[in-house]
Amino acid sequence: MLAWIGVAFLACGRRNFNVDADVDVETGSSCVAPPAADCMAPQAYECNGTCWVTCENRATRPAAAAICAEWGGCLADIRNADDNNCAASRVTDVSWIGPQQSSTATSASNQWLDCHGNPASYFAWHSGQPDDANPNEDGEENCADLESGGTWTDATCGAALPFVCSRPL
Ligand SMILES: [Ca+2]
Ligand SMILES: [Ca+2]
Repeated sequence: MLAWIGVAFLACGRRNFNVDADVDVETGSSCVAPPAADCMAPQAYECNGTCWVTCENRATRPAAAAICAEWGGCLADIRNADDNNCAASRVTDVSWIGPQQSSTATSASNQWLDCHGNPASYFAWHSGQPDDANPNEDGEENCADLESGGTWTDATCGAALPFVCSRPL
């Protein structure tokens, strides 16, 4: 009888063993930043079913996209207003996000693609944007950035900005 009680006690004790672990052992999910060499002062956090990370080092849009891809994600994949609130919540300076305009676009506002290359359907443009204001780049201002208030502007892809990556949990 005492032996049976002891077995039950041990089994019960084991069930809570990993409750405080950084990685959830049941789902395998984790939300950790890219390596420090790629992402300065990172803030990695879960929001709206997605892992987001802000990186304060400045990179061109292509270089930032490569860092996010190496991490297993994208430049911030913002699909709706909730996603936009998630991404904007930790941004303190204008930062690259996922949308990029096709080189075949015929105006400032058409043919915007999400970070996967599919036509984007959600936008949060600042009043007067996108405007192709910089005439010095082929196609003019074909990459989207996020301002700290949650609005977007189109900007020159070769500019060096902080960036936001995302990936599914
Ligand atoms: Ca453009
Ligand atoms: Ca602009």
